[in-house]
Amino acid sequence: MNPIVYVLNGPNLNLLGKRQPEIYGYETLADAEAECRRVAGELGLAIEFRQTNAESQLIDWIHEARERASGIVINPAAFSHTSVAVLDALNTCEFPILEVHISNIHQREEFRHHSFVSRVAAGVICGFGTQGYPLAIQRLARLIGSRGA
Ligand code: CA2
Repeated sequence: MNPIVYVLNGPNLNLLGKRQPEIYGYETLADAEAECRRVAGELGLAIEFRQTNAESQLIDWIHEARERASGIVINPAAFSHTSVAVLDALNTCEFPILEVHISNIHQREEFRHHSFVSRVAAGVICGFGTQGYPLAIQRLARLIGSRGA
């Protein structure tokens, strides 16, 4: 069976491609998911791609991934900057975690410069647009030693 990678997305990312294209671009989350599936297929990985606006749901999915997955790619969105609870959940995982931000958070408001999640992330991609997701999957495949990586 192919290793499973959870691609988790936090609040408001369901609006991707529909609002603020000057910051987040024109691609939708469905576009990003399709690209993740394409790249994961080439690398012999299975994908669980999800988005939620609720912190508790995100934490429950991290707990689920803990039991089932070989790695997580996560864009925690605003929870990156606020949530010790998301960090604590990720800290219970024993596999690599990669953090993705579509925008360059360091070029934006001061409060976006710090991410609690970065403390547990094996790597962070930001400012690459939605291309950051498939890039993170490629890196994760290498980290977990998947075939084709
Ligand atoms: O750049 C990123 O990916 C962020 O994680 C996106 C979060 C933001 O709070 C982080 O600082 C950086 C916001 C997600 C909201 O996404 C929207 C997309 C389109 C329109 C409105 C919001």
